[in-house]
Amino acid sequence: MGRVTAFAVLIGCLALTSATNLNQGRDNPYDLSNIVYMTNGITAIATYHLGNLQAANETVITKLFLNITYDNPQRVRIRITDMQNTRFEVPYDFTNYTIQGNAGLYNVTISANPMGIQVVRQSDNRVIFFLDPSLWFSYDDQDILFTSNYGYGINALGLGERITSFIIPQGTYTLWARDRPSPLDDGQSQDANMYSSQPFYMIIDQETGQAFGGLLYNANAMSVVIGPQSLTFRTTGGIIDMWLFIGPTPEQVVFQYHQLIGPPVEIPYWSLGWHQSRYGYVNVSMLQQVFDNYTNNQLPLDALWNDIDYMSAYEDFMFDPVTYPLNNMTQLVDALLATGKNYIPIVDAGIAQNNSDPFYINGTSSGVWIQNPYTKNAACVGQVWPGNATFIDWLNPNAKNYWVSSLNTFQQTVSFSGIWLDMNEVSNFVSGCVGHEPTLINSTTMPWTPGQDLNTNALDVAATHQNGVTEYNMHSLYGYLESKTAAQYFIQKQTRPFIISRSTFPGHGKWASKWLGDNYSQWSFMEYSIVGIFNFGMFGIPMVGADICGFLGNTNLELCSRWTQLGTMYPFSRNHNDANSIPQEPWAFGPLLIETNNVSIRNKYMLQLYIYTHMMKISSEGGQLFKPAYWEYPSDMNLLYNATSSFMLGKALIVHPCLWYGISGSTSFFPDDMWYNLYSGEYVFLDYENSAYLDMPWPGLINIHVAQGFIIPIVDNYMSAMSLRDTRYSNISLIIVQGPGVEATGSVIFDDGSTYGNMANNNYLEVEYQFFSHNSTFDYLTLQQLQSGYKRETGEWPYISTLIFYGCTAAPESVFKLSNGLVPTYIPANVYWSAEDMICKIWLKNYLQPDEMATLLIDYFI
Ligand code: MIG
Repeated sequence: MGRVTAFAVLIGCLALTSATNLNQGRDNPYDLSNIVYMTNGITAIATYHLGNLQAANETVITKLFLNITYDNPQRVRIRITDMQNTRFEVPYDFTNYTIQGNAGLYNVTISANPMGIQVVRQSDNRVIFFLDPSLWFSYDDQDILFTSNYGYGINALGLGERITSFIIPQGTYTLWARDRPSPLDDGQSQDANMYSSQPFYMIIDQETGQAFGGLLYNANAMSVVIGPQSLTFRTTGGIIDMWLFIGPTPEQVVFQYHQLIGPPVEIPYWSLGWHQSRYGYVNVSMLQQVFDNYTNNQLPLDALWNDIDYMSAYEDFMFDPVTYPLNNMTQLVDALLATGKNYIPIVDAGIAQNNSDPFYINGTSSGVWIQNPYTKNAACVGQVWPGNATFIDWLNPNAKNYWVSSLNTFQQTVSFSGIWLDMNEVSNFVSGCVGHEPTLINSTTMPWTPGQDLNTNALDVAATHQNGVTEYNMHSLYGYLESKTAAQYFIQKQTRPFIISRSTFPGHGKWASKWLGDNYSQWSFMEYSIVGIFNFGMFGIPMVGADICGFLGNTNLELCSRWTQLGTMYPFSRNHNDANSIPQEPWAFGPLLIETNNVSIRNKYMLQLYIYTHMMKISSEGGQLFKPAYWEYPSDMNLLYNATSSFMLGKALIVHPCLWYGISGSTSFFPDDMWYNLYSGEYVFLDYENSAYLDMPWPGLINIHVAQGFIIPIVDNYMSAMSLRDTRYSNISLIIVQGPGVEATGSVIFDDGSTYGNMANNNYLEVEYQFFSHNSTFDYLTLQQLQSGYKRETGEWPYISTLIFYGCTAAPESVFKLSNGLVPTYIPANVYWSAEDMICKIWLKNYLQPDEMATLLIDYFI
């Protein structure tokens, strides 16, 4: 016991600029004492070695408490807090957990003089965290700085929100919620931070390809320096609360992180369909026209969105009596609902400061506004679309009731199915509270700040919340807390929250979802959208998408077509456009785009059960639907370095989007496996580099291939369904992808698609399909209920109509059904075999329900 390891002194090569070095000859000015080693962690006191010290603009915290807990075998938590003063900490959201210990999977060592902390993963002896005592560490009132020095080359991922490549270039990155339309961030400017703050990272070891992750749970403005072998964090406040996830595969890191923050919210069945939006549907007839055009062009649609155009004087929840008369609106929404479609209005963060606006009156009387720091009992007024506006203090105990009852009132006006939360960074057209210069955040008042002045297009950082907590601390939490509160509106009605928010923070996904905000109608932004979806999937928000065809600037036929092919593979598929751009609805460019939209949306419908099943599982276990192929094939680092050229949907499907103009095909790389074209069953012959040339037709379908060993459920009526509701009344087919000696598996979740908590309450039906190939005379397909908490309603998914075998090497002859161990009954099925294409089909007619506990015996002509 009491083992203190002295670390070898490493030569640090970190370039840290600005701020005076107060450490006086030592890089880490703290010494550890009172070290207590426990089975499940270590505690110690860290003391500043020069005693009490004051410097310009900062107060050194002289006594810190170090608390390391071995949360579980895959997770370590390191907390370093001020022993004398209470500091701001992020209000909790994570599920309570029991400390389980490390089970020998990692090893934590500390050094005392000066303080050092090292976490090593046992399986490969790699450092996954190293607070190197020879590197600069400081813990002041508004400036915490520390470095984790790995000692080997790293690829860093995560750390949102920004527009950058999947592997983030070395440089300095700011985290602070900011309404900025998609600047490129290459780590040089420090001011390209966007809507969300997501201080989660994943590190991929450049030598071994192994992964680990970390979350610095801190909401203050911060910057992260990505070095060749290190990460340096510098925050403007809060505490050090660092969770580490040991991996060692990227996908394990994701699951380990999601286990901490809680799996994402269940989303409604219909929300996985097709959404149409635009800024600039200036009146109800335009909106009606869009709906009609969908119908007239026989295009499926699941939700019609309404931007701030609906509002009267841009006031939330209020329809303009002239352009959006309520009568017409409710008629339109009723017609949408009657055809299985949905209506989703925007709600902005700012509430118009208008004494005749009932929502302003209510908010004022319940005292929920963020307060002006300079005037007693006055709201901090910002300026957004309605002009002067006030903002909700989510720490105020009345805030929840105010927001939920506002949404209830709105629901009585119009039957919305989901809500779109914009401007919640929280954004402000001016800086600070109207009528007062914002509190200076610069070198005269702060030791240092990241990127721009923190007040820029924000409320004054001195504005106050409940109990005097400042906007300085709360700013980046606005979108998350607003969404979490809005979720309560849906949950009280027992329906699933469908909330698409612009700003997020760790924990957001448990309540709500996200779109990627304002992008540009440019090819590069189409590609960046893939990175955005990867990242937010890692952040625990799998229901995410970018504005299809692009938001700012004008799109064109080819870009919009390619983007629609790709966009229908996003979990959240919405065409959305800026008011100043040319139209980009499916009919905006003539028949070619209509055709692309039609087949692409229907293609997504075809996969609805596959996609929905994954999303439901993810909502109970964590994980991502849309993810890098590297996650599934972590031994091939080329898949990491070329992450956007393909992506996986679950384990079975790989998608190759067309990311360039003027081409009709491309040499495409595949992970090392056996792949079949999802649509045709054609086997892909890979060359020695695992590549193959793929035609990328336009108009036409995006390339999707399925790996051997999987069973993919297909919705039969995808060509006729007009919304996802229709796909519930469809037979299904199973694509069974065999390989030599390979068995195939797949599963489907059926439920009502809308009630909150179906997974947690076991109110779902899960059926597992397993195929056992070539058992001398017979093949077997077994159907097994893994969960029986839902009974299909009349007409819902009545039968399995067809079995489609890819990689099929013999002709099926006859099919028998074995139920409950009874004698096999002969099924008069129609069979088909193409020896050349290696495809078999068995049409079962109405003999097998999708959840029947049965085994099919398939006999072949041999
Ligand atoms: O200041 O509501 O990102 O999707 O169309 C712009 C108008 C406000 C920004 C959103 C965008 C939306 C737009 N909003």
